[in-house]
Order: sequence, then structure tokens, then C-alpha cells
Amino acid sequence: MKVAITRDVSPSITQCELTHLVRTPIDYERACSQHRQYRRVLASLGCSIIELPANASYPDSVFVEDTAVVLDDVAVITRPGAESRRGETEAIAEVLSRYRSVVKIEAPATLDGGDVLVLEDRFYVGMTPRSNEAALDQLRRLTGREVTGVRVDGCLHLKSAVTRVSRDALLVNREWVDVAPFAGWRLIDVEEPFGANALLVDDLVLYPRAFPRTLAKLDGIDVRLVDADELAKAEGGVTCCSLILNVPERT
Ligand code: CIR
Repeated sequence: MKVAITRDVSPSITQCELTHLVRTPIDYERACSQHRQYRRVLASLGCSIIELPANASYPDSVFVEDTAVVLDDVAVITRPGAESRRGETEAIAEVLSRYRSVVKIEAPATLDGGDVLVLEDRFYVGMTPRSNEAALDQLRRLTGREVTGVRVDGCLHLKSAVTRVSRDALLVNREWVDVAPFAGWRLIDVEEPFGANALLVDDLVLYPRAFPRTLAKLDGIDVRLVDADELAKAEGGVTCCSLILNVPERT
């Protein structure tokens, strides 16, 4: 079965980090309601949902994706690039340690999970202000996987610009990411700049309702739509709000 780790929206979300967006008012109740819908859709896809409580000390803590990279054999706890986010990892490490052996990215490395795209058994890591070269070396050493750095420019994370949407296809915004490392994949170009962030769960895609022109290009792919525009004001997308892991069924 699949377990999805999620965390309630922090009441301090209005003080979130922002890099490429201008601050606009965030409606906390609306963000919570959209987040509940997101959890319901994940549950409808067969995920068992872990709901961690909000923490007002961490405005961005709903974006659990940035705190860890979870493989079938190990969980890597990140060291987020934004200092305000470093303390978010503690609660996540505690939960993950129930399911995986846990290893940690250490200083001077910084890494946001949003910068890590795992394709088959290889890591692609966005070279952004949040994630550095030292993190690539540590990821290689801690996981034994191949790790490729990818040039990203103009957006927050690698997965703002490229995500997987099927067995063989990636959704990409070429304005923001160098697609050369993804040779061999079928590339679907976004029609809306923020439309490249999709969440693949098994062979279904969870996707924001806000990007109909890109959605139209996902024909043949089974898509579940969610409203995600309130948390998008905090620079978050659909991958950011969960960590999904395979867990063997108990017999
Ligand atoms: C941040 O800047 O860290 C948050 N406001 C948004 C993080 C979104 N996370 C993600 O794309 N993985």
C-alpha cells in the first residue's frame, strides 16, 4: 500500500518564504479547505493519509516534500536551503523512521526535496539557490544512486519545471529547465508557465484545475483535478504537499 505523509497548513503561512512571487494575501481557511480536498483525492487513489498537526513556528511546513526524499530502501532527510525551514525536518524524520532507515544531509550541503526528481533509480537534482553541489555528493554517497545536477533558472525548484506524468512522459517548462538530461523521455510542453508541477501516483496524475490548456495535452493520462491556487500563492504546487511511500501490507 501507499502512505502519504501530509501536514496541516500552518496558521503562519502568510509569512512563508517567497522567491519568484510577489506576496499577495493568502486566505488561510481557503488554503486549509483546498488542502483537505488534496488529502481526500490522495485517499481516493488508495493512499493511507498521515495528518501531522500544523506548527505555527514553521510557516512553510505544509510543504512536506522539501524535507525528505523517500526511496523504497531508505529515507534521506534534507537540509532545506531556506534557514526558516530547517526545523521542519524533525517531525518528518520521526514519522519516516517508522517505515525506513533514515539518513541525513549534513552541512554545508543544502537540499530541498522539491529539487529532486527520481526517475527509475536515478536522481535529477535542480541546481537552485536551495540545493547545492555538496548535496549531490552526499546523495550519491548515502543512497548509492546516480545523481545528475540539472540547470534550473526562473523558478523555485526543479519540480516547478519538470515532473513525471506517465511511464514514459515528462511535463516540462523549457523556459525554466535544461531538458538535455532528460533525453529519451517523451516531453510534453506546458501551455501555462506554472503548469509543469503534477503529482504521479501509480498511473494516475493529480493536477491543478488552474491549467486547462496544459491539461488538454495530457490526453490518454488518467487525471484527478484539485484546486490548489491558494497554496500556489505561497509558491507551492501539488507535489509539495505530500511525501508518498510504498509500505508493504501487513499480513
Ligand atoms: C518555499 O519557498 O520554500 C515555500 N514557500 C514553497 C515551497 C514549495 N515546495 C515545493 O515546491 N516543493
